[in-house]
Amino acid sequence: MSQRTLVLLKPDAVRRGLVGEIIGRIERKANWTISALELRTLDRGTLEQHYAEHVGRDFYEPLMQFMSSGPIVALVVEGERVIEGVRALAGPTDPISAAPGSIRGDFGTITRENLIHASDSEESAQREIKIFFPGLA
Ligand code: FUP
Repeated sequence: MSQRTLVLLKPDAVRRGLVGEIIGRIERKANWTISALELRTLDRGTLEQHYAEHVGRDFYEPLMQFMSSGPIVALVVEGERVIEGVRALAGPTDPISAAPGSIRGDFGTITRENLIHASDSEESAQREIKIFFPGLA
């Protein structure tokens, strides 16, 4: 079934010049398309909406600081099983536990700076796409 997912290339990915590498991995998967893409620096309000489920956690403030520390690239990717598929490309949250071959496993070492966000369900994808691309039908 065709789906849409919200992907963020976090400030570490942009600073380290990994945007092409990461988008390349997404593009090389067959039959998926990028339907929106933008470089932008996130304000507090946008991040509060995006990370609402993590309010009150010990990592919340450092995460907010990190996510607003420089520009990110936001994109919407569309295609068959893309939600599960981009999560598989990304690997698990902790980059040291992430298998080599995954984005986090190949490029990350610390959990906060784990390079990429990808929606974890249809419900999250719908909610998150509205936050970042409200104009997208
Ligand atoms: P994920 O779904 O893999 O992106 O991870 P979560 O939604 O659980 O967490 C969102 C972000 O919070 C992570 F990408 C990084 C940050 N985080 C921490 O900094 N420390 C933690 O212990 C857990 C998450």
